[in-house]
Amino acid sequence: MKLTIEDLRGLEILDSRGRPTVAVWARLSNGATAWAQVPSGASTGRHEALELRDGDASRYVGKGVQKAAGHVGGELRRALAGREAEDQEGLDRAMMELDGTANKSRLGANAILGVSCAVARAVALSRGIPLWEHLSAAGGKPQVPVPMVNILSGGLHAGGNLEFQDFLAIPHGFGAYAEALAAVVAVHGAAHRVLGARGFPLTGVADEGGWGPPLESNEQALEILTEAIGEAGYDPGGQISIAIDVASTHFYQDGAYHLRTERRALTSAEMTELLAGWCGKYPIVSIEDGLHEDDWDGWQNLTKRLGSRVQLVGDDFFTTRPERVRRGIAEKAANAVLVKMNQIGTLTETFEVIRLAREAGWKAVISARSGETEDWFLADLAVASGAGQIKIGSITRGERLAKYNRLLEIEAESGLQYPGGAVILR
Ligand code: 2PG
Ligand code: MG
Repeated sequence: MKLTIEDLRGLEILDSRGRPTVAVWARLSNGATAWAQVPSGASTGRHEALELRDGDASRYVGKGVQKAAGHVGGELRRALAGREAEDQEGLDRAMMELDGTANKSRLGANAILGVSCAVARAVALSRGIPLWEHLSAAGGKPQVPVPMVNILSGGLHAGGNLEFQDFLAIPHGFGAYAEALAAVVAVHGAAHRVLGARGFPLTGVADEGGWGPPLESNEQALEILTEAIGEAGYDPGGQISIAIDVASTHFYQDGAYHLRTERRALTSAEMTELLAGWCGKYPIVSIEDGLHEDDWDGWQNLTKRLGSRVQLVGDDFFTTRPERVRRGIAEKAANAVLVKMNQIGTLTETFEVIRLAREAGWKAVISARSGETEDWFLADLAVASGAGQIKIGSITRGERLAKYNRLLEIEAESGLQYPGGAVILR
């Protein structure tokens, strides 16, 4: 019998920063009911789909999402009730049409994504299969991803003490996800000891659960992370390497990259040289948003300079938009894409971006946001897509662990492959 959508409900809930976000419940004609919770970024790109907020200053300083949640139970429910639940693409396209804007600003990408995900989960439940297995129908060879784990934070996630946003460990030299996770937990602990020994205060954590100490420079963070990998007993570069999210859009202004901690403003070419120099000095294998979101020429040069040996990931640069990724591939600007479902707002377009990357021989990193929830949908998406890499933040705090732990469960139960070192460009 045809499985159809019977009811959709939206609710304003809170994310990991205590800010409102949207939760959705979808009920199908067989009674199966499933939920989804939508994440929210802080260092958002200009080209992202719109997260609809109420703007009513008397509630949650204007950040309420009652309008978006209301659209789920209102317009979206009226348009989708009775439609075939298994036709994910048809549903997603119908929501895009109903919204009628290029950036989902009328109904809100938060409302639309919540429905997209909740319906997918309800269908998986109805079919009695794990969510990742259901999602894998969209193409790709399922595998458990290598995590890219936040150890030190700066930028907008840590009170702005450093310009660079994330210093992450990639445990690529292990044969299983569970072993890789254990290793990276050891690095997180070792970083605590190294920071303590250098006299940095260790109270509190940054938005994604990593350490956010008041370091003197971005380079010092690289030095400390490299030391922590060794201190934990691993080979820096051999077993565990470094990824950075420069998130450079946020310190780019009037034609220059303003690095206070370097005491200078850099041109795009100088930024590229700075990064290239650090790649020679530290075991860096992945750089995200090394240049700002509209520096197309700069990205081409960066890719010429480092693209054969370093993963160059566009986050704010591509904002998970198929048309921007297509242009990036055509112009050889970057060689990898960060995939965030709420930057684009539907599962269908998310899979389109992953497919484009795969067909071009690019890497894809499935990513959480700095504002997260206890929803683990992302873990199943990463497995289903076969992308091979996932970025969830640090290994503390429930909203992060919901995903790390879900991956442990999938690895234990599925018998799927783990790519390990195959994710690193050499
Ligand atoms: C990023 C993300 C996650 P935000 O920049 O990659 O680390 O941050 O969700 O704030 O955009
Ligand atoms: Mg980023």
